[in-house]
Amino acid sequence: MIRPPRTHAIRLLIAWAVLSVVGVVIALQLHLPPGDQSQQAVDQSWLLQLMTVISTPVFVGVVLFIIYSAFVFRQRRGALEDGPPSYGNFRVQVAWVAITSVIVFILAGIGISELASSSNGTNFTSANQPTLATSGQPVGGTEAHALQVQVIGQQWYFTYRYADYGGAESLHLILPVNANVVLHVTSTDILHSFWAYQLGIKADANPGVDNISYLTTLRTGSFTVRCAELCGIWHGNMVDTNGAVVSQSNFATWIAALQTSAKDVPLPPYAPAYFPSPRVKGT
Ligand SMILES: [Cu+2]
Repeated sequence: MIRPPRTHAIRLLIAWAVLSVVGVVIALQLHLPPGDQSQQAVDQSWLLQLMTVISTPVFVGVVLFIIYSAFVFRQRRGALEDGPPSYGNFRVQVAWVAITSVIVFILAGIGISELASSSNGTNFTSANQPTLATSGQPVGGTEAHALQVQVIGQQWYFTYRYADYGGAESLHLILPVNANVVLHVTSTDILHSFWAYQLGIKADANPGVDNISYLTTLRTGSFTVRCAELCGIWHGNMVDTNGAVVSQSNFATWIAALQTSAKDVPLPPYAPAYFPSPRVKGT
């Protein structure tokens, strides 16, 4: 039995609406990465969830139409003949352009407002030359007193220099909770990429460059740091699962011990950026 096109359209529309609602409800239940350990991670998870919610009805529409067509419009047994010719459909074209335009403009609006918002660190007071933390204040408690940490990529690990604490060095990134942190990412040898997945931070670590990333920690717990740029034979081993966001008091104890301990790694004297040796003069 041949049904009029309107019957198919109404069926598809009802099935699409029902399945889309179900899909969006499921999408809203998902806990998407990178999580809630930092404000940047929260922002990224929210954006990922928003994109999932917006794309779910589109996904449902495409897959539903393919499955429906495969069953309902398939070639029946018998003579092999062409379907009726199609000369375009003005309403479908207008709807297609209108719906995709609305989605694109909504995403553009969100992108622009996110870029302009404070959560990307634009109203952080960034200082290339680190300032000493004021004693008695929570570390990184205000934007003006953001904790400055230099992240140094090298074959094949990252080291961290706490410029506010006499350049104390650590093999693990330990940060206080509820703190604004400015990460100065650089490298002493070749290209690396600093990726603290749970913190939602990924930044190129290049020699001679002070690449600044902003971070606001929200929750204590451990996190993993990886190198995300192929950097030699032990690149795959450039992982540290002992990064941690700790309480302010634990951080104070830890940093005090770090300042008096022997340095783990021989590094050149503190500088905003480093060059591989032999160092090129004047660059
Ligand atoms: Cu690397």
